[in-house]
Amino acid sequence: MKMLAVGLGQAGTKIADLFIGWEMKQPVKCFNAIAVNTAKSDLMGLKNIPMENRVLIGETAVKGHGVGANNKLGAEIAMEEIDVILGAIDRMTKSDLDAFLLIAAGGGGTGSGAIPVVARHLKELYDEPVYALFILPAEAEGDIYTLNAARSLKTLIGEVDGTFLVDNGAFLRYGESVKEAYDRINAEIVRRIGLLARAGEATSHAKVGEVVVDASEVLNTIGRGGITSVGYAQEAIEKRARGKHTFLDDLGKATRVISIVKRAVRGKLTLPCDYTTAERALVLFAGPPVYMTRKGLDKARQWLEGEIAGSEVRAGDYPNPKADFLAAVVALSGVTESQRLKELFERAARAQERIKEVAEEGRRRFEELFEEAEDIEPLF
Ligand SMILES: Nc1nc2c(ncn2[C@@H]2O[C@H](COP(=O)(O)OP(=O)(O)OP(=O)(O)O)[C@@H](O)[C@H]2O)c(=O)[nH]1
Ligand SMILES: [Mg+2]
Repeated sequence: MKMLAVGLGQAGTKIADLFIGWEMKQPVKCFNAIAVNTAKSDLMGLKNIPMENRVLIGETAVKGHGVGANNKLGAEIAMEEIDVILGAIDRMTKSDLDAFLLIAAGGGGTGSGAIPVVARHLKELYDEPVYALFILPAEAEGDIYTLNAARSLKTLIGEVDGTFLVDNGAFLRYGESVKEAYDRINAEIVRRIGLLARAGEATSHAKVGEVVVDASEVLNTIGRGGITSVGYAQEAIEKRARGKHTFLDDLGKATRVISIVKRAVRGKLTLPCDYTTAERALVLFAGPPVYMTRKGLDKARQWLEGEIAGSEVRAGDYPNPKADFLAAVVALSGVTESQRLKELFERAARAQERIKEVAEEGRRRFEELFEEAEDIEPLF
């Protein structure tokens, strides 16, 4: 399917840029991208998005230095300069566009503030569905980031057709800082979402897929509101076996498909959640065509239907003759139970309360302090 990625803020623009970089090696192109930020040096540092598609906003307010994690200011600037943003998007909107993908981190100020603003305007202006790819701060990133993310997500969720959530904390290794993990997390995001976006392109790429899912099936899974968490698993194909794929009989192939799909669902999801509460799911199995099996996909689909709350499970394959691995990406949509998200909202509510208390207390103490100066005559 054809997507227009709109990266907002530093994390959002970096990830949008990576989608374009990743595609350069792919036979079929799915993504175009726009980058929007209040920080000039971050915009300049991108590698793949053409200069004319990089939009600096808020220059009068913040002089190209970012909004310093103030997402209310981020939202204000986006509102004031929405015409500039929409103009850039409009120039890149072609007739074959299937969907918009807005990308931002919730923790900061620019992307976090801008994403619901841009979403609302795109929904008003276009018929194509608008999705969000939203990054949650890891627990270690602190209260302000948590509050920003909660505030932005609460506003965003009602403005888009569906939201992919990614928890930065979900991919952290023991002892690793969030910053050290960015590249790995970003690569993980691009691989998973990139593969989903390619689903509809399978037919033009290789005729040999057993079960083709088209763009509309992906859209129907993700695009009916709510949250989507994405799982992924892969398995190398032994070098020895590569030349003689046929040694696997259909049952062997099917067993392999099911086992990889199960690992994708039970392994690290982009948002840690109870996947059994999902209402809909989409399985995409990728690898050399000779490993594709309708029976395997049917079995995997049946298994997942039994696991999740809803019964809407779609499955298809993405044949790639050159791949030296088999992979399954699974989108779990309409998820309603996530301890991680619950904790994030609770912590954000506490942080908001504390910020209010501290501000009131500060004001009171300040007034008290200047009471001592009551009898002193001012200069003018
Ligand atoms: N996964 C991932 N997260 C990132 C990356 N860069 C920043 N973040 C996260 O994004 C959040 C901060 O948001 P940014 O995108 O840096 O902020 P911004 O939108 O540029 O807003 P301001 O800098 O405040 O103007 C934090 O939770 C960071 O951990 C990245 O490359 N990958
Ligand atoms: Mg920034």
